[in-house]
Amino acid sequence: MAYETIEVKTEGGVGVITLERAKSLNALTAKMTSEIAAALADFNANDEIRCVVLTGSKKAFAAGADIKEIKDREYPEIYLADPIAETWEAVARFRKPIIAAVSGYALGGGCELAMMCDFIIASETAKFGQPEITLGIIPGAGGTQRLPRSIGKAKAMDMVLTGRMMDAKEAERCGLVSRLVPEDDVMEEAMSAARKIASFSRPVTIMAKEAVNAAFETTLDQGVRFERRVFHAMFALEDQSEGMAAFAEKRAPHFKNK
Ligand code: DAK
Repeated sequence: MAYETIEVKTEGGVGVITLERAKSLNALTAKMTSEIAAALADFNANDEIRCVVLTGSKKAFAAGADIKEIKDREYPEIYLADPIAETWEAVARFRKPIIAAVSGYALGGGCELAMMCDFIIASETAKFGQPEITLGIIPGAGGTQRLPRSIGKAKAMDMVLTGRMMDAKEAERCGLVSRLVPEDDVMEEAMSAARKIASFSRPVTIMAKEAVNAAFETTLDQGVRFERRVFHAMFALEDQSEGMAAFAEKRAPHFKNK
């Protein structure tokens, strides 16, 4: 499929989506988010793809929703035709692991988009922020909910209420970012993590993701019970037998994704 605002490619079991509106610092338009959703739907249907990397340019992962596109909207329009929110949810709902590789600005909807991914690998140039308050709005794609879950209430309130940016070091310190690397290494670091994930059993990586995500939606007791049920279910997989047999026989496992 041909895309106008993103570039999509595959490398082995890894799908890569690159945001391609560098002149506008990858400001997210409705077209762009619907193309991201379409690319993810394709990756979801493609059994060869086991992990996805979402990235932007050196200067910006994404500087937020395209302010020029939405500035004149009125309430009925933004409420009834809300393609941005619907298509962004495709990232949050994506079943396979997805990694954000972030350089430069990840602001507003860009920060929210990165947080919808399973983890963020950032370069030293990355800057995160929810500056919506400076525009007379609040975050609208999960920022007020995912940020406190990720970095705690104090930092989240600070970011959302002052609109200030957080540099990459602070983002790593407070847990928004899982790995911090020099700018030139960010894509390779993300690709190497993605290749590692893609080398494991596909159903198991999906179940692992589902189990970690349950921690944000359930009580501890419910979450632990959910994990245990999923753990038991793994013993119905050939890949569990293969993984454990390979360990015992001192050889590499050959997962069959079943
Ligand atoms: N939208 C549109 N254009 C943008 C943009 C944005 N968010 N960010 C940058 N650009 C454009 C600039 O207008 C400029 O375009 P030209 O003037 O050259 O045509 C070009 O990108 C380069 O930007 P600058 O000249 O400003 O570059 P600087 O290096 O000087 O500054 C900056 C970089 C990132 C600090 C600055 O561009 C900036 O402050 N950008 C805006 C950041 C921001 O406020 N982001 C939050 C946007 S609001 C929704 C859910 C969620 C949302 C919306 C709807 N629904 C549920 C419906 C989300 C809202 C947001 O994200």
